[in-house]
Amino acid sequence: MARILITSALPYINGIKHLGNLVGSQLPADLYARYCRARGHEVMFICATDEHGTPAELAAAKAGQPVAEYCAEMHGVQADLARGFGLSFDHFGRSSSPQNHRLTQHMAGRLAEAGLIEEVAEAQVYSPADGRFLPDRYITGTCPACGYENARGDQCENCTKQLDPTDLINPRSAISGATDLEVRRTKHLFLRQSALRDRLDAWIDSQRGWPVLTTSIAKKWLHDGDGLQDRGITRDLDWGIPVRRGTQDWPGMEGKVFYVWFDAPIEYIAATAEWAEAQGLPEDAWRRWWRRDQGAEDVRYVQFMGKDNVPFHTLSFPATLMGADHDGTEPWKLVDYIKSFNYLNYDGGQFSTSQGRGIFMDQALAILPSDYWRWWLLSHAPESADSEFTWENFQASVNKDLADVLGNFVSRVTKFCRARFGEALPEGGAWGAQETALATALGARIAAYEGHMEAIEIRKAAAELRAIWVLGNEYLQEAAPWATIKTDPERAAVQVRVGLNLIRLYAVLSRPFIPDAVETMMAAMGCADWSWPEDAGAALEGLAPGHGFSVPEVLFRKITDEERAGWAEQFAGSRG
Ligand code: B3M
Ligand code: ZN
Repeated sequence: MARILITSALPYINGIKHLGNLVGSQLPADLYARYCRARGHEVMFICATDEHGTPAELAAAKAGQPVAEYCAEMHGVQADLARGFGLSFDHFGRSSSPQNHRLTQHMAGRLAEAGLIEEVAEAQVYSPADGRFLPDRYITGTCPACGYENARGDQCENCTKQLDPTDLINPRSAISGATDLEVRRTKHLFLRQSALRDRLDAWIDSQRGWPVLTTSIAKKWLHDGDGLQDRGITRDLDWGIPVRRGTQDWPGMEGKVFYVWFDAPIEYIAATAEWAEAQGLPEDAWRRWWRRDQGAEDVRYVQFMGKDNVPFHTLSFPATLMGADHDGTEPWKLVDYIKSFNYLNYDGGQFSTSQGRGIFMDQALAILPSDYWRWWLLSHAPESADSEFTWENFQASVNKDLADVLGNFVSRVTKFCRARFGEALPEGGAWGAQETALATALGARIAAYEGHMEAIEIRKAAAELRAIWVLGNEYLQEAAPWATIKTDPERAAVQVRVGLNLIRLYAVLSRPFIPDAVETMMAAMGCADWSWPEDAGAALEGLAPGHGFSVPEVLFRKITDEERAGWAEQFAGSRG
């Protein structure tokens, strides 16, 4: 038994997430967490809402709410949707928590002690009309690179170039539209990441088996063009974590807050502290996951995220943790494996929160139960390349994999047994060559499935699981108990027993993918034994003759052509 720490990238607070966000971090992280628990490992699975920065302030302003109130409300909405999708977080925290305030200020203090923080007088755009500085998304203007007229102060959405507010042509305030902007000098803190470049480089080189996507992005930022730049970690905003040096004031930094990307990853740790407090546990309950001198030396830490988040997790966050341990007294746990994802596109274009394009988590659950979505999203996870959601593909995959292959198997076996033997596993007969062959084939496929899950190769794992479902169908087709029963009822009894045991086995194996449907399967089998099959043959005899069962309701219904067409049309426009 191992101890596995799992974090999903933190969803921004500024609205309900779309399915592209979901499949890029939270959902695959949940799959892995569920698998690790099923294998008997001790798991800590952490997520939280990312509540600071200009996205939060602007969304609150748009909603006409004070930002703290907006964040509290949206956190509740996102937590409900996470439950709706069966995301099994041990804790779903908030980056605005008191724990994160304390820890972020503590980390900044440690970095300052290490000489890794520099105070820089910077030119920033100031709006007299608004009476404030306009960082990041508070300013829009024309992109100097491509001429797009609505580029934001931090990035041009059109050509993706990273920008500084002072780069924009014809800049205007995103709050008031004011154009009488000035450049004023203001002091900010910079994290001297460049001083840690060699350590980061060596650390990344020492990682074995990271996905190419992860390493290539990290290396690009480390070596290409601008290289690893020192980053501003403070902002002139009201909402955020006040800049302090540990528990001390930071002279010259009054009224400033930390940059959202500085405090967000620290929330992984702080959220674990929130968990401990919520459980009424002492501090060492969370420290044993995060501090190598307090029990975390044997923890395996796995992170899940979209590719755009990789630089922050391979460079900035490790730089924070390494820097905080400058004198060897705070050995924080660094990540062991980063699983990153490409993008999921929607029907020929991109999912887009700002344009309301695609399917959002609340809309998905209003149409179909979460397992339908979980199965499609995970079996089409954008691992090696971007992938695309189309309604045709979704319909085909649900109808074939879930309704025909798995659902139909369960229904056929249980209904046949009830009709011919009654609602208990029939007695009599002994295994023959077909059963032995099935057990052998299953054993091999289960081993392959475990291998893919351990390697977090999600599409391969889904394909293997589907192949395991197919094996049952093939067995049933060949064994044909509906024919056997006419000539050899004992043989038919064996076949039906194997079939019913397969249902329990499928429930156990499929639980990480479709956690709700498998509850129905298990309840129908009158069983509560979720133990992972150590031996496929033994698993096929787990439920003994005489054990009662019932016929479950339809596990998965098919999506009709009319529904598909209706949904395609309903989602063709953008969300209002
Ligand atoms: N909220 C960006 C995103 O949702 C950001 C992730 C933070 S992870 C510490 O893509
Ligand atoms: Zn541009």
